[in-house]
Amino acid sequence: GGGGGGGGGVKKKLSLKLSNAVRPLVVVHFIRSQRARNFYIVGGITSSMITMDDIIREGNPTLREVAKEVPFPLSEADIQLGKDMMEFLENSQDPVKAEELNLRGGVGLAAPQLDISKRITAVLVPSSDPENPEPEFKDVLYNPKILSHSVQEACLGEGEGCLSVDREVPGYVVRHARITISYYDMQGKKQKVRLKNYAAIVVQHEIDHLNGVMFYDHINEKNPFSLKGGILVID
Ligand code: N9Y
Ligand code: NI
Repeated sequence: GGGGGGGGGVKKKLSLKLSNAVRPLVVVHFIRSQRARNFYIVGGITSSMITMDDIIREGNPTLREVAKEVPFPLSEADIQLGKDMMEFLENSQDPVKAEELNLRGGVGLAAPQLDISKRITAVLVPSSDPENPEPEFKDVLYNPKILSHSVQEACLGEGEGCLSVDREVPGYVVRHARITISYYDMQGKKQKVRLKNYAAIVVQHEIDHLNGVMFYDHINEKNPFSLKGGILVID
């Protein structure tokens, strides 16, 4: 890492002088404007604090790839990545740290959003009960799978956003109201969990990232807030 000075935001400009004769009809401009993550090595394990600069944005083709399953036993690098992803979510939900680090609060993060095309996602859904500090769901999911789902569908009344999308895309994102998932945790232990409502929606948003799907792919373009009957609207 190059010392990390100055932070991100250095965008390269491409300027080409072309005569009319050779001016291209289509200019494909995909410029990687991200700075590299500043990795540090502790006891032989490479780690790094994730910030918004590490999150790639729509237009980056990695977000459209089907991510690769992670092999077992988990590598130290994949375990550390999961920890770093969860640390990002914790920091992003801590008002003081989020302000210091300029983080957008998030409840989920998928490895492809870090330009890493692996089936890893961290989820941190805070408790909806102010009396209970235990998160509703908190884990790093390796190779998560939806084993079954309800016929009942649900969507967030406010629509969805994404840390990889710097604009508002209004509309309902209809998903399964309840899902049963399996995944491997950081210890390599297979887990089977049933989730409903908000937590189920978050996990479906994350699994979509592992399949190259963005939330707005689900929005009805002509009628973003039209719903067929019987769909649960959350909040
Ligand atoms: C992060 C997304 C994931 C959620 C979007 C809808 C369901 C999953 C995320 C953009 C800005 C807001 C933020 C959010 C939040 C909510 C409740 C409590 C605390 C992962 N992402 N957000 N989207 N924050 N924070 O793109 O968390 O909902 O893939
Ligand atoms: Ni997202």
